[in-house]
Amino acid sequence: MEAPNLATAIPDRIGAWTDGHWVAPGSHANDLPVMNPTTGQRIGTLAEADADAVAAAVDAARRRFAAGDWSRAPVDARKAVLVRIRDLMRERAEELAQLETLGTGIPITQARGRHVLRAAMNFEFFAEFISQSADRLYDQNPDYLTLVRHEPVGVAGLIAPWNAPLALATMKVAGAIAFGNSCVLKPSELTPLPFLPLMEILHDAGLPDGVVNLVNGRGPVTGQALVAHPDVDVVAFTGGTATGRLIGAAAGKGLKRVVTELGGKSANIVCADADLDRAVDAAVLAGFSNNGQQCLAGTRLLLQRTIADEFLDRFIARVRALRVGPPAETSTEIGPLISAGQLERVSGYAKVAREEGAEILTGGDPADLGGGYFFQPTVVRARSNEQRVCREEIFGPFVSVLEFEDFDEALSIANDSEFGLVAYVWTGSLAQAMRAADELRTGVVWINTPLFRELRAPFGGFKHSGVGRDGGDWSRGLFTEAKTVSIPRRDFALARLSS
Ligand code: TXE
Repeated sequence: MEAPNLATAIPDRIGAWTDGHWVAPGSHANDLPVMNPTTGQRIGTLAEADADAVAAAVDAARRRFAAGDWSRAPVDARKAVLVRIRDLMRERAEELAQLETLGTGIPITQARGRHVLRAAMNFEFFAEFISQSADRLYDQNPDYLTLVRHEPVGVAGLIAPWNAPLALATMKVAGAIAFGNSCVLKPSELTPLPFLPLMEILHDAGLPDGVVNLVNGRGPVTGQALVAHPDVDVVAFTGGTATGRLIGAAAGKGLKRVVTELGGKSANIVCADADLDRAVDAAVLAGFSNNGQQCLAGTRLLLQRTIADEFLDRFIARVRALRVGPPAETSTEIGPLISAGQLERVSGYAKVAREEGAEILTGGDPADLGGGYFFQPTVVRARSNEQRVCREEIFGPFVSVLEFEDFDEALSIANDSEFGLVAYVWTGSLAQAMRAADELRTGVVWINTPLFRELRAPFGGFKHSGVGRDGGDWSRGLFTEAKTVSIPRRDFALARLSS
């Protein structure tokens, strides 16, 4: 397939998408540079939406919600639009993947094979979900039928991060609109590019104008204005834990419902009785796919002492063989980090590792590719789970290794974390697998498999990895108001006052 001409896809200044149109940014708007992480060069300009621009987008969403042509449309009509969005995303998949890679540095094979497919699947999933899910009816009481309706909440404020812009933003957008809400999406200011074609796709698929609006800009400016806007009823956020606290507090102040999906420091436990070939493959994938920038990365590799040396030899050899390079090349497995700031942060953790006496087994420095934000795939052997490289989310190609004696110790190290997003367990023992499922304090436990997202099941974190869940019924819970309606089944004597 011929590569799309991306230069024509990027306007001089990227504004907001309100009521079905790109809104020309006012001359007073702050201009922010959009950087290419592969070269460190500017590739675009973002005109930041201020509080007024955010209010205009929220107003468009509210008007469309009140009009009722989407919010009260028959489920089959909404389903048909969602399916058309999926189809158009598939038709324009190459363009979406190229823009995702250009803006994030995610290797093109992963943008094509994982991100864009998942983004299209998000619309398909919610199309099917609304078509098949039914409301409950309670008929246990002989006098009444009581039914539960799920009605859209209203206007959703959706805040997405930069590490998987399309996949994570569309999970929120698809969930919000499938249930009849309108929304305002704020992608990360670092990664506006794939949303240029996405907004056109929503329009071309027949989604009424104003159902999805988009504002661009920094968190403390555009994001904060969106969360604080009194006409935003529900907030869904994926990002860092520190930001999650701010958003939870702001949403709480406005009594808005909120879900936050935050950071992780997930344990990847490899027991001596595991299939080590698969466990090595998975440890590389869990630590280094998506350039290591994913909340569910397996960044604490816990190895049973009896197999630790053998496992590490094989693991390190594979990590050293990872192909670091320009993400647009199909041979590349590790692209650049998202930003100069993230490169500095990850480099800082290599310094911390050295200062704390952790042993750098491979990597540990920026990778010199003549520009851009590249960092070498890095593995460190930590001295204890107390070290910062075991406690803090680094968010780069950086895995910390610890050893354990027995399964009790593995579970206790895994749970000794302020985070609780996912855990990986590799074992040949059903009893150990079941114990892991019982005792790990994480929102997801992957047994003998890495990185599987079941959209029907809840996803989210325990502890400081977030509040709430999305997926299937959990997204419905977030994006709908439950209403109980009781109807008498027959005439019966009512209690009478003042008779
Ligand atoms: O994320 P932020 P940052 C973690 C990861 C990373 C760290 C910092 O450890 O190193 O967070 O990354 C918007 N009100 N994750 O600072 O700021 C922001 O504009 C409203 C984990 O880049 O959380 C962007 O759209 N919105 C993670 C989004 O929040 C605000 C993904 C996420 O950015 C805001 C990303 C505010 N006050 C980072 N401040 C994951 N869970 O996958 C910021 N934003």
